[in-house]
Amino acid sequence: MQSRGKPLNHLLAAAQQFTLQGQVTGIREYGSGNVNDTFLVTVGRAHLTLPFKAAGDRRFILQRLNTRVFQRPELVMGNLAICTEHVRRRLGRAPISPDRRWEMPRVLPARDGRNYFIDPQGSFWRALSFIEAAETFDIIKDAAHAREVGYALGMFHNLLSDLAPDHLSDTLPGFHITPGYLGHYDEVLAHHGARPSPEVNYGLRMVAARRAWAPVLEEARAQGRLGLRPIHGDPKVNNVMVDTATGQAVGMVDLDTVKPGLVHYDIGDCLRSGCNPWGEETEDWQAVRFEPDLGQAILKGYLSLARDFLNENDYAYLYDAIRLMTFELGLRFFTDYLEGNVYFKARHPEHNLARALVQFKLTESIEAQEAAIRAIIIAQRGVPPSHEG
Ligand code: GN1
Ligand code: MG
Repeated sequence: MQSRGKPLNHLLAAAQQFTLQGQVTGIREYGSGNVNDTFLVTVGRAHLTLPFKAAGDRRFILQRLNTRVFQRPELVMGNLAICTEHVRRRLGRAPISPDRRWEMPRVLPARDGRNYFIDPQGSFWRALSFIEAAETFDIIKDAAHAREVGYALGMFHNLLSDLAPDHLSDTLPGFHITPGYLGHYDEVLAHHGARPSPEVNYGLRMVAARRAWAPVLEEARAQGRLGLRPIHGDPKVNNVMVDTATGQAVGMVDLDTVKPGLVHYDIGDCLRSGCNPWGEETEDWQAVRFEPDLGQAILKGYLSLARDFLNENDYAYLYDAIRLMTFELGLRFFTDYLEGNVYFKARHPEHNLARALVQFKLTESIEAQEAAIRAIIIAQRGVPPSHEG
């Protein structure tokens, strides 16, 4: 077995459910997800059997879904199937340009033909194809990388833009509904046992000063100014796979949060993640800054594919979306710290507080640069080619 010693038996047993007669030769932890457990499984070539004969299927992703978060995992699998099938058909009808590859993770069947496996402990496992010759980065590298991250989200939205959102289930009720997170925060605040500190006070002040503005996107939706579409839900930098040779985006992974939502959640979250060169996990939260140049690159990549389906109102709320998704993640981490780390995996008791401070600092940096960010949105929006000259 690869990496740190022998995999635990339950891990091997789960992996084998998805290998038919193939032989699992390696399992290692993969990625840095905060919710599910993800592993990369290698199947020995000598023992390959269908469906592992294709070169790309020599390795696959094995995941244990966090069913405390995703309480109806069968809906998650349903959305995954709907969205991958939609994209497969769409690309069959209208392939993307030949100088690009674009892949969606495919759900791999278990031995009993179902698309998941529930082990004797009740854990929910599923397997996905691995996009080969590609990698992800936890932290944005440079403007070229940022452009590819934006391109990936634009491609994703574009490919799903003709799928009616009500075909997708709501796999995570309340996800990205900021007023709902505020309501939960208030409940937690009434009972929490966290000790007072300058950092906690900073968090309390950050939330108090922004709560009146926090319903901005939900109000726009209620007024009919913004509408639901299929969204990715978690388009952060490390969910975009880039070709190891060309650096071009080749796919978006982590499709568990695909559901009906506002594209603003995705665009805001993408810039939140992609414009922070310190990364979400930095200890040096005071240094964190939102880099508008990276935002410009992300929007350039995104709008190269998304310009056609964004309208006047959509553009009008982009700045708020960037600010709100950053604030919201800070609020979610902060609440989880106060609640005793019940949602996000934490390596130490203060981990979610540290993560919250990073997002709050980023929020302040966005606010301080509001004029510049709004100017970038206007410039990147540009004039549609059909209206030129
Ligand atoms: C969680 O598990 P992961 O890392 O893919 C979270 C996202 C956050 C992200 C922050 C279902 O995603 O909303 O933006 O952490 N996913 C869920 O890193 O809550
Ligand atoms: Mg995720």
